[in-house]
Amino acid sequence: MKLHQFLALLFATLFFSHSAIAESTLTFEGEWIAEAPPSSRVMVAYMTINNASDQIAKIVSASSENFKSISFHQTQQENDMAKMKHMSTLTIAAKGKLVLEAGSHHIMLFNPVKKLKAGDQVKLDLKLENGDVVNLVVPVKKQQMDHNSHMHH
Ligand SMILES: [Cu+2]
Repeated sequence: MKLHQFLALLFATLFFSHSAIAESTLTFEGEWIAEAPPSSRVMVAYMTINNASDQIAKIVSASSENFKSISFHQTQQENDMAKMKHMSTLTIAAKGKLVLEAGSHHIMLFNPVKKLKAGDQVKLDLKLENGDVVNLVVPVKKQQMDHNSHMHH
């Protein structure tokens, strides 16, 4: 085999194996669940979701043994009021990212099965539209009570 043929083959192998991996890969950064006041029956999860693929990615549902139900929300300003809108999916643009943060998209966790506090770890499964399930372990942390975030979660 001549060198240029070898290089072409090597390049093709790298290219195809790389794209096969990237197609189904989302990566998650900085995931955390905000510790809630003792009386609260809801908690909120935040994270950044990166989509390396050139296809749009959709997370269609979430589940956890620690919570009775989980929804996706987006906080929107309406006439100076922060309102939470229910989202049926979390959509991550091709080669893009979705930031879940206070005042924006977030994952709403309802009715914790047991009291969770800072330092606890929560298993959270995210189901994608293509059937893949991502298993996350998300730490519970104390919320930073700055005046921008406390009322919007
Ligand atoms: Cu919410």
